[in-house]
Amino acid sequence: MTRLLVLIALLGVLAVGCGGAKHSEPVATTEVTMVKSYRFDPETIEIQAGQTVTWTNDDNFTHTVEIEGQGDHKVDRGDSVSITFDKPGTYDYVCTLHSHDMSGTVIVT
Ligand SMILES: [Cu+2]
Repeated sequence: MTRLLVLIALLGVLAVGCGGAKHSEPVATTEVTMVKSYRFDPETIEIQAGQTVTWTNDDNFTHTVEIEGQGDHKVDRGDSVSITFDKPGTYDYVCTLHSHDMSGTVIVT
């Protein structure tokens, strides 16, 4: 089961890499990286209800993950935050420090 999920995640990453669209297709993964500079990667992810998403800050700046109904979580350089999504839905989130540049979406099925 884990192997299948990894495969799906890899296929998703490849699809986004080839697309280059501004609003990326959802990627089936529970890992989001804050990459240099000021970006969530992948921007849109798709998970199943009950799964936990981990955001890891690999950028040179402190960021946050603010999700409606889930609060605002500060993530320093090198740190990460994990949030569990129990209910299906579409959850848009932002970094409140750089909300103009940094936003993403978690789709829970
Ligand atoms: Cu930020």
